Parts: sequence; structure tokens; C-alpha cells
Amino acid sequence: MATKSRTTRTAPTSHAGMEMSGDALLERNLPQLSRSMTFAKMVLANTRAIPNFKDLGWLFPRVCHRRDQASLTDTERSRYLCAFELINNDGTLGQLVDIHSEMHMQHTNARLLPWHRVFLYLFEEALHNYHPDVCVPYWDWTRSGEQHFPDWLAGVLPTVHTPTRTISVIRSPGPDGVLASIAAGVPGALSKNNYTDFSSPINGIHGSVHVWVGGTMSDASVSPADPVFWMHHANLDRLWWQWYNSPQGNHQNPPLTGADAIMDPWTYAEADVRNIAALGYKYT
Ligand SMILES: [Cu+2]
Repeated sequence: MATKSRTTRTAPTSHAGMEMSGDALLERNLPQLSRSMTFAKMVLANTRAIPNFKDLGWLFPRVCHRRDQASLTDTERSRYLCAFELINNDGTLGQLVDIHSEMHMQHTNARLLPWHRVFLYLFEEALHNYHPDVCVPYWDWTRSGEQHFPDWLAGVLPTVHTPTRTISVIRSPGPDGVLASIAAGVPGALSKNNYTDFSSPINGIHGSVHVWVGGTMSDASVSPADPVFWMHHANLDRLWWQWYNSPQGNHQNPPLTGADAIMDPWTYAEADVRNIAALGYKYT
């Protein structure tokens, strides 16, 4: 005979996990990270106390505003670097670097943008474990004022321990004019009216900027160890979102089917990452 229905609610689940709580999501995707405890997590764990707080909006912002790195205050830059250092120290960053070094067919094809959208999302969730209000800044190298390596990062050369090795970040940025000529291909890409014609040049521009920064960034087996990696990819993700919402982009999605549409090693499908609002962030 069937038992009575339970009174306890089970955690929300979805095939992709996008509706899971932040903790459950991290437990599933980055188990090492979920064991750390922050003030925000302690408050969440003690749900009976939450009504005693008047406004927790500041502690758990609903939407992450990813902003142009050039517009951040010194304090905001420090907070990004502080959160980066904390997820480096707890091993999360190293796990992400090793995942990126594996073969997941995430480069030079239509998976580049959706795969790295998930990658950025997990990185940002990890940052939120320490600083719930820190979002990934984007480095808009399409703007003439940002066609040089961001000054505030020049002296930031972390050492990252992954489960398999130790990486000492190095760089050798090329001439500013070369970065400008790489970025000059963006308007043409944005003008295309199907995903493949848009994403193919973006794929090339993506790689050229990696090579332009040089050193760690030019080697896909270690590149996410450089904090600028995430800001570069946030800019690509932003350009994709801009094209997607343009008349010529017309909400067209990557032509991915079957296993190609699953962003392994995670379970997220391409369809799960089409709407950045559903992932809890926006570009400002
Ligand atoms: Cu990559």
C-alpha cells in the first residue's frame, strides 16, 4: 500500500539543473566548492532566521549585472580579484581549468558560445560563494578605449594549482593596433543573418584575442587560470546576446542536435542556456 504523501518538499529538479538551488548546483558540478561556508550560506542554512532580516536583497541579488571592466571602481575591481583569489585558494578555479583542458569539443565549432556560457555561469556561481554581489566583468575590446591590456590586471599574475598541475600565469600582449584590427571584424560578424555565419568569424576573433594576450591565454589547456580569460569570454557572450536579440540574429540558436547539444561534462543542453535572464545575469 502506498504511503501517505510526504510533508517535506523535495528540492526542485530539472533535466538541466538550472532550477536547482545554488548549493545543489555546485554540489553537482563542483563538489569541492560546496563544502565551504560563507556568511551568505550560513544565513541560507538557517532559513527560520530569514524573516528576521528586513531586506536580504543586498545579500542575494536576483540579477547579476555584468559590467564593462573599464567602468568598474577600484573597489569593484578589488572585489573581483578577491573573489577570484578565494576560488583559486579553495581549488574551484583549478577544477575549472582542468575541465577546460579536457576534450569537450568546446572550441572551433558551434559549441564554443553555449559551452563557455555554462563555463562562465559556473565560475560566477563560484565567485558568489564568497561575494554574492560580484559578477564577471567584460573586457570590451571592440571599444577603441579598451584596445589595450586592462591596466589594473597587468600586475595580477596568479599561481593556480589544479588537480593535475601548477600554473604560473604569464602574458605578452601584442601591439594595441593589432588588437584593434582583430576587433574590426566584429561589426561584420554582427551583421550576419544566421548563426553559423555569425559564430564562425567570432570563433576566429575569439582565438586571435587569446593569442594577442599571449602566454597562458594562448594555451587552451591553461588559459582560464588568467583572470582576463573570463572577462574576454564574457565579452564574447555579450556579443552573442547582442546578435541574438538583433533583427538579423532574430533569436536563432546554434544548429546543435543530439550529443552535440549537451554541454558535457555537464548536463546542460544548448536549449537551457538560450536566455541569460533565466541564468540570472544581464549585460549592463
Ligand atoms: Cu575555451
